[in-house]
Amino acid sequence: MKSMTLAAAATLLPLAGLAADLTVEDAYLRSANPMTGAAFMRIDNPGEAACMLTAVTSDVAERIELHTHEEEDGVMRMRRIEGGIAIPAGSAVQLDRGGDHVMLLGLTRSLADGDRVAFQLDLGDCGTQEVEAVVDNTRDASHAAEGADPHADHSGH
Ligand SMILES: [Cu+2]
Repeated sequence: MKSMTLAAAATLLPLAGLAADLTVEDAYLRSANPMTGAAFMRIDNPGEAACMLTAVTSDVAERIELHTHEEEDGVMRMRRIEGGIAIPAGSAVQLDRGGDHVMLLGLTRSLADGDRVAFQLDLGDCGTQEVEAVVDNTRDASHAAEGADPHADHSGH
């Protein structure tokens, strides 16, 4: 019985490797209001070909755009990224608060901490990748990319 179960599981494994060699880690999203949200993640490209994140789709929002932040007259503003986010060969890109992010416009359902949301990343020539992000509105901003930080309670920003 046990070997049969393992064999059945093994046939499902190829589904996880549809895209290139890209791996996505630490995908989470935040929603500060019922209408919009933003998703963040780290995308690793250990392969030898450059990839481009050209679009993100999900049924969680009516419209999804790739955004970045830039300073304009001393004020940080969001701007839509044209063409996509490059993920050079052998490197990683961090989508993070205050930087590049996946913008969710017109949420189709309410999101609570711990909810899981499926996204499809369109990586152009590198194929597509399924990602599951968890809703986490409690995440500390300044150290999000570094994982748990024992001093997070003392950061004033
Ligand atoms: Cu945005």
